[in-house]
Amino acid sequence: MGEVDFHLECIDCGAEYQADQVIYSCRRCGGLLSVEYDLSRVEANLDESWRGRALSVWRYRELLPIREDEKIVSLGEGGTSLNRCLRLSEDLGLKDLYVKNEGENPTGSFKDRGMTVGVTKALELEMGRVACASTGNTSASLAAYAARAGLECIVLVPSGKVAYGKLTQAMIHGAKVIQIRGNFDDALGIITKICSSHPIYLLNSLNPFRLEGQKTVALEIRDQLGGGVPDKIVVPVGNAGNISAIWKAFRELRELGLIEDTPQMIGVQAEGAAPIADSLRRGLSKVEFVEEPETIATAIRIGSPVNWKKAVRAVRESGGLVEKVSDEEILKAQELIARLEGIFIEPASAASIAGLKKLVQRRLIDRDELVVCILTGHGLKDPGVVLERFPKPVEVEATEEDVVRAIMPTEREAMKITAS
Ligand code: AN7
Repeated sequence: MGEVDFHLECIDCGAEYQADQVIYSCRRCGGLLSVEYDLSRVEANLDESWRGRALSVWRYRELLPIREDEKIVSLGEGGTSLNRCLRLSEDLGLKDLYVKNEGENPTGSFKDRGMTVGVTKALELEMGRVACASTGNTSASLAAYAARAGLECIVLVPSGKVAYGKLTQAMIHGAKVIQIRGNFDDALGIITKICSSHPIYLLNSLNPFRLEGQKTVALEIRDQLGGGVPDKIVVPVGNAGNISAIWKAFRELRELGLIEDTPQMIGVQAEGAAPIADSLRRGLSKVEFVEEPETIATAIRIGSPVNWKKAVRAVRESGGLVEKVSDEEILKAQELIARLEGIFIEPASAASIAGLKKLVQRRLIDRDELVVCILTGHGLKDPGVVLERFPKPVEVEATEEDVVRAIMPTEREAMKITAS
């Protein structure tokens, strides 16, 4: 079938815009834009079309806002594994825990799902330059997809606060990397203004097309669960684009009659950068921003999440919540999943595991529930946090005896082994 018809719509005042415009917010009221499809006119059996294609972002072509297939810029994004975690489940006191390992994407984070669509849209709109502000992963991903498309790429990052792996990626792919003496929120404000007055295409999550790509993680989860829907989805939150995108997918699936129930959306923020968690807890109707966000999870070191309104709706409509976790809890969770499941994730991703642990302890997640945690980025992005935490490996002479001595149990360990 051909694509479903779509347009842009303001989430506040409902103003509609044609999808072939370069526009990042509502001209009437400044509200966030969303891509809306004419789902009532989908005639094909989508499940049947999807089943014949490999698990990937583009498997869900009908629900993606692209008109010219031949322009698609792809690096093989999506199709990440959904791992059932028996050992971690047992440790946390759950029965049915799965993790969606987004670190398997081409540049090592979930951002690739958005960039394949966003950069394709840049080509459709005939924009020669693309740009973003980033805490790291967005810049790594945009730089790679821009290179693939032959577009010029500009990225603004907070100086000294981006993990080396990510900065390295942006550099090697040839992006113009500009470090600003300020935080992510400052960088986003600046680049948004520049893109509004220059022919440069903004690919932060204010861009509703990018978020359409990100929603495919939810479509994959449903397919990987054999058509089932989790009770809870747990996802780390920074700018709050991802949680909004995932919820949008479940809403669309419900509207299409492809699912009946929807999951509760659970966001997790870092304590030093938790404007949404704090504002919801205080019962505020608006999110109060954090001036100087701080956390070891630099990917989510964000004080003014631009998509807060979409995220709050996702949480309210789904009956979910937003939790916050300390840096210490994040680091412990990162180590826990690495040791129990063999999955190495970056600190921001570990926020979801840390949040899950807290919510199980508080009985806000029940032992019998089917839970899926989104692991948003690969651990190798940010090896520094691990190197700083662990003692250096022992060093011995290059002889068999020395190595044997080093691997033999200490007296205390030996006693423990005999005792058990
Ligand atoms: C690993 O790269 O914002 O709530 O500029 O890299 O959709 O912002 C990264 C965000 C979670 C939060 N996990 O997602 C950026 C950037 C990882 C991330 C998030 C990010 P959103």
